[in-house]
Amino acid sequence: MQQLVDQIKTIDFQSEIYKDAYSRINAIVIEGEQEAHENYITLAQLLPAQEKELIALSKMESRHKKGFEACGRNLKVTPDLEFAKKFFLGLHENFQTAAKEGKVVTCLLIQSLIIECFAIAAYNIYIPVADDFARKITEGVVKEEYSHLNFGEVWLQKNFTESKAELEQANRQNLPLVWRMLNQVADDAKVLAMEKDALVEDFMIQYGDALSNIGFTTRDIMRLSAYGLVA
Ligand code: Y39
Ligand code: FE
Ligand code: FE
Ligand code: FE
Repeated sequence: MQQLVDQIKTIDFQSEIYKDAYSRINAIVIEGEQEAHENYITLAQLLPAQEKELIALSKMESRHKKGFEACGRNLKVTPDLEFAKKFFLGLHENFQTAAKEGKVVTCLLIQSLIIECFAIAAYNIYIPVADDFARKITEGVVKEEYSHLNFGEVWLQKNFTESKAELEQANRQNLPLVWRMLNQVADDAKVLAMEKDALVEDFMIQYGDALSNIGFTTRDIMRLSAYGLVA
């Protein structure tokens, strides 16, 4: 704890090195929120019975995007959106392909489990080391991300038996991308005082809990989680 307190006191939010790293991490979050907004609109088309709820989630994602844009402006940082688009390309293409094929289970795994768990891990680790302005924004956002994760968990739990095989396949296809993404941002995250080990740990806890809530056994969860590690 004392170590964290000392570390935060020494973060210079206006240093060139901080702002340079922030230009990529902030862009990733802005682009991520934009894509999440679009993904929930697509999911609303795939799940017309839950259209209202999904459109509400998509609107929350656009508010998140606006909040994080304000965080960048507050630090006088220009987000590197080109970098961020490339960062999400793999998951983006897999989501698009699945949507075209009507594979709602794969779409839910990518957005509501993988991306939401990634967001929750990143925001939880960021909050204690954020500047005051960004901390308040991020605290409001992360609460809503839990409700997005919950949407995916509830739907997949209700449809577990029919979804199991597709979930396994989608996990195998997409979890390795998350580890590659984490490796790509590790150096920039470290400049923001976010440790890669802490991000990995928080992600695994969220994702493992989600798989358990959906109905996977501990044995299944171990097997599913192992797919990332070889990437
Ligand atoms: O559902 C959502 O709002 C998720 C889109 C937002 C993505 C956040 C991605 C966070 C990754 C940041 C990595 C920083 C180390
Ligand atoms: Fe989000
Ligand atoms: Fe969001
Ligand atoms: Fe979300």
